[in-house]
Amino acid sequence: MIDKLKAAGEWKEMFLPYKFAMEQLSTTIRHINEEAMHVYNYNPIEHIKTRIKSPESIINKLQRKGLPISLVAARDHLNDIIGVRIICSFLSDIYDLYEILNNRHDMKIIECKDYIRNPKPNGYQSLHLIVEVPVLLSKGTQLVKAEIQLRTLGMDFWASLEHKIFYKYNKDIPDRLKQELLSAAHLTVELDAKMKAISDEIGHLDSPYARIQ
Ligand code: 0O2
Repeated sequence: MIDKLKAAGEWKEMFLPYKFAMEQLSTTIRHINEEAMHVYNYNPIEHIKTRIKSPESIINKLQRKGLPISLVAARDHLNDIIGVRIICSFLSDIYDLYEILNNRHDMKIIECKDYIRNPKPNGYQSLHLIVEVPVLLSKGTQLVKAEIQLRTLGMDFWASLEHKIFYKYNKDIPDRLKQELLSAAHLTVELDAKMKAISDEIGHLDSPYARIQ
């Protein structure tokens, strides 16, 4: 199936708008950070990671969801063909960035899942946004969906280890490790709060956005 589609050049045609949308998003996010640094001498973002789902994992996800294996189904039903992960130092940065992204005219937030205020039962925390990005092509404007995940450094540390453990145990993590991971997630919450309290004490590291809103 993949080979047939690849040969027909269809993947290439489908992926180009996704590639452009990902480049637009990463430029926008980089600019938000650079502007904050320039104007307020403050960095709300530690780093960003981007990825486009491979054809193989698109097909796996369509199969998992019981959807037809087609480009149309992928475009209509998968919101995370593009993934952008924004890693911040503090929780307040995450919600400030949410406000900034929500006020932009070059993207629209169409869904928000707050796994920080409502963590998953395994302890997973992140703010997930599905956004729509207009991509200007010669044929017209195409709206491309992307998933943006916002996390603190601590939440990212937790999620990347949990992800490795999840696959090491073939998605069936032993109960003892599940408990350990849950307790590590609680420690992450404590660490985030403690680091924020320390930075508040220093004062000059305060998010400038709080002052301008
Ligand atoms: P990858 O390889 O990171 O892309 P969906 O399946 O996306 O239609 P769902 O399940 O409601 O709908 O998505 P959700 O909850 O927004 O989570 C999607 C992504 O969040 C995952 O993508 C992971 O990146 C991350 N995530 C969610 N839950 C967990 C978790 O418990 N642990 C870790 N480490 N990451 C999580 P993918 O497609 O699973 O994988």
